[in-house]
Amino acid sequence: ASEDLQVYLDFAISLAREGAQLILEGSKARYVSQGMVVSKSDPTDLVTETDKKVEEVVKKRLKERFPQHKFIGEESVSNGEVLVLTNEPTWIVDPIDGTTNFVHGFHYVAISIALTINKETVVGVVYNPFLNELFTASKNSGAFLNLSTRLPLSHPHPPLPLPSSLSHCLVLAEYGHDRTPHVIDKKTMSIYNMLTRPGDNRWGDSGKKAGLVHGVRSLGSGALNLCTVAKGQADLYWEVGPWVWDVAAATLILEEAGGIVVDAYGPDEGPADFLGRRFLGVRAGSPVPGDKTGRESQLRLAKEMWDV
Ligand code: LIP
Repeated sequence: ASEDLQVYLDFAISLAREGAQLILEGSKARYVSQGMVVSKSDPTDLVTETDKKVEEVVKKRLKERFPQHKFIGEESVSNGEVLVLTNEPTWIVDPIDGTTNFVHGFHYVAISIALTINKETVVGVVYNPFLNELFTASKNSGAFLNLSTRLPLSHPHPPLPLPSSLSHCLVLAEYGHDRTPHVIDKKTMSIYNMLTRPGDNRWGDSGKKAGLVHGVRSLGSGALNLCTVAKGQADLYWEVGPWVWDVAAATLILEEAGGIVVDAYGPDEGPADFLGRRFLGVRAGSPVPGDKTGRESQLRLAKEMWDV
């Protein structure tokens, strides 16, 4: 990493560790029974005292250390701060990504810290204290698990070639918090199309192609879904609905691990718009003959996803 980026990365790691300590302490509280968990805009969008405490601490430390930098945090926006991403250096923080998991003791929970410059993530840290997995990346310097293991992983499973078709993929997809019937109908239709054979479409002939993926999984955390794809343990992550704080850090981690993140609706081949709330990540993999970087193969899978 360049010297500056290394300073930012080290600071982000120390913040993630401090936040993680509070998350572990907070996990001892019996949130549901003590009424310490409340809903935000949607009844299933939960927030706990721990989310608020972690964000407060991280925000304070960042203000002290980098007073000129901007800050975007999930709970600050919930409390009425306006969500604008400018070209200024901006720290984007999700104190707990996977709050529902946190409340239920399902250990896919992470603190996510990103620094963007010119609206691009240059440093990303995602830390799951329950599984003790620290994912880090800085621009052009690769992505790592627990600081020393380069992503994608090559142990214990040797890396598989990237499937040439969606029909051989393991996909991570989420339902999200918005349970409005037409939103859920659209999402379940896309997931149905991923799961079924062409021609099986019980939703009517929408003209869309169906897939036959090997499986669909949901970890309940956009950040950890992207990091799982960065590890190479799943082929794709597809979600409509995540906020910028869910994905800003993990996007860089996946890209530095050789993957791509694009708009889940396509067909724009550029990076996904951080505020667009539609993300499709594809992992790195041995490229098919003639595709030196693997990008062509990744975009081929993305195109199939855009069609479901
Ligand atoms: C979560 C996201 C996830 C989404 C969940 C939830 P939170 O973030 O990371 O991608 O499917 O519904 O929004 O609210 O736990 O920070």
